[in-house]
Amino acid sequence: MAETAKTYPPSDDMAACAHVDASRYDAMYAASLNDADAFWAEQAGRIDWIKKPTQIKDVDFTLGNVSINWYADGQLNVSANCIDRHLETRGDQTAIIWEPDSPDEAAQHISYRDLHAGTCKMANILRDLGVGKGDRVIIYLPMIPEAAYAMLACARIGAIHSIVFAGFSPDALAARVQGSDAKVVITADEAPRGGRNTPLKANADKALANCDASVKCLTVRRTGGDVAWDDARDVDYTALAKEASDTCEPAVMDAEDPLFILYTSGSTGMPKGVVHTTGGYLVYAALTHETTFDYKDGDIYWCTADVGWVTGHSYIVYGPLANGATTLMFEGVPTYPDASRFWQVCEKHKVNQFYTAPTALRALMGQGNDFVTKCDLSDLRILGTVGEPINPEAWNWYNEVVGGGRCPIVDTWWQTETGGHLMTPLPGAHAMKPGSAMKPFFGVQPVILEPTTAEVITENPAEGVLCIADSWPGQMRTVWGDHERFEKTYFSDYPGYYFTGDGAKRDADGDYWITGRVDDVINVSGHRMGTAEVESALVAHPKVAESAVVGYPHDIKGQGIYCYVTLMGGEAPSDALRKELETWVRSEIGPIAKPDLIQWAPGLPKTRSGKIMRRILRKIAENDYGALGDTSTLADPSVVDDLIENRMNR
Ligand code: 6R9
Repeated sequence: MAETAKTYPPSDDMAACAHVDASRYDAMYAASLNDADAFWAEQAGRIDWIKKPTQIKDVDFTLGNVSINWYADGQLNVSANCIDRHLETRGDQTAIIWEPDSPDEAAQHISYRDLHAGTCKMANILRDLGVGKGDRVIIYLPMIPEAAYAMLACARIGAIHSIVFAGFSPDALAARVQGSDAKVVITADEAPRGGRNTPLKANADKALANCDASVKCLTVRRTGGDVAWDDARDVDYTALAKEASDTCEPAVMDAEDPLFILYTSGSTGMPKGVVHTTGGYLVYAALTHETTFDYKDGDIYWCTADVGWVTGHSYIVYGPLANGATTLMFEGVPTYPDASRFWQVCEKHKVNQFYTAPTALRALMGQGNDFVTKCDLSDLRILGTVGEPINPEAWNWYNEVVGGGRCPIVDTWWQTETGGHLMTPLPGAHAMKPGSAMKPFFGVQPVILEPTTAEVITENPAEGVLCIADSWPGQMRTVWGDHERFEKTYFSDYPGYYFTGDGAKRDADGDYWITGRVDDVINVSGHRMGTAEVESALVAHPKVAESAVVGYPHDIKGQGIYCYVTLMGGEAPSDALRKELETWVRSEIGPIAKPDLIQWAPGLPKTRSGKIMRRILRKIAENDYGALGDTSTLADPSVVDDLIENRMNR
């Protein structure tokens, strides 16, 4: 990201009113490092414990021995924290504002009391299906209130949920049902999005055909559309919810019992199940939600993410509800019915905090300012971004056109693995620099290492790989079913540190700038994807012999998917085959993985030992083939000329 000279200090008003101003940040940050146990023991007090923890932090980052425990002897229930404890004081307050896909359908205001009833009903239905403590439940739902009920219902009975984004294909769903050995899949008949209905139940049917016959399918009637029904396996949520009891005793959970698994992409192999646990995760989600967005009682807060991603977990459901907030849940897309939808929803519900992804901003920016300026956005106070680096043009547009120059922008850098924000400016404490994630959150110790020597760079400015020196309560605990993979992925390249997979710069002022992934993970419209996943989908096609996939700069998506494909002997390239491969990848993984560019590659640049030299492929995809660097170790340097000659991104 280009560093711009301009900085935007917090306004006097913001500094005076915010939970955290500059001096409080300095004091709290110092306290969080000087005596982590004392700091996090105090922060534990923001949630309700059945048994208050006496052990706070117990962490080892040593390879072969990695173990991460927070509040280990504490006991609590997440759903009781997000619902029950608010009933007395805010039973009638809106917990969730639900805004449907179509503006013609009425929004719903779900009070904390309604949320309690909905969650308990779902919990009782799951219990009746035989789901208990520690069992896994897959949630494959649109952005409807039942998605929140389902998450909180699992938490209530101690089951572990794993949400699969509703845009994922039946194959991806099946892999997650099998990988987590789930007992139940919760889905809906159809998912309306942007005026079109995705047949979710039909997708689930296809997925379940390849799963153990004992897996039950619980279906929410969202549209009332026709679905196939198998009496032995299918259960109708909407019918059962009418009769189900609306009370359900929350289970007593240990702080380190798993709360959820969320599959995410890495640089090698298939997606891994990131495991988050109960106590530390909730404390961290609640604290970051309140601090980063300066959330205050009565505010209307909107995060536009999908609950299928970690942002939806921490900042639509768990963080806001633990804080007794009013959180908006939106079923639709930013451009339906037109590019004004986000801003109309902000106006309609008087949104105070608005949190979205740079890719959405870039797409909307291109549609012109009228879509924004015709709406009354005077209630907006804080803006946020997440998912990828934000370019200064998009930042400036967000600041000026959406925020009217009055709203701080929190550029929150974090990951599925981190559970909550690790770096962000705080609205009342820090100056903002467009594109900079600025400062570490409490308890977070970022370090920049020289990539090859693994030496810590202490002076400023610095550039290298980004690691974190010590644990924070929201950190993932393991990879589901594969602790060795957890250690290898995050703790082996830079021993003693958590390796983020991102590169970063620290400027002369000591502020952080994320430069993007340093591994084979690409970020497409804010969605994380392993190039290996797309490659394995491509080579599963009978006509494909080999493929290599890299990212390239894309104006709207941030990164696009560039595929080099070598066909089987005797197969001829054609536009029809290109289309067929695009559709193939879509159906293997999901629409978000659809290739942007496919180049026919008679050969791929390989070393003599057979390793594909991705560095070269990346350069060609970036249309920067003048700077290929050393190609002398290639087995056949001539393949490079052909690839350059026929490059797709000109
Ligand atoms: C929360 C989330 C994580 C990766 C991360 C980084 C990129 C996220 C960012 C950002 C620059 C930001 N990323 N936020 N890069 N600035 N504010 O997005 O989780 O889907 O796991 O992606 O996204 O590369 O490593 P996840």
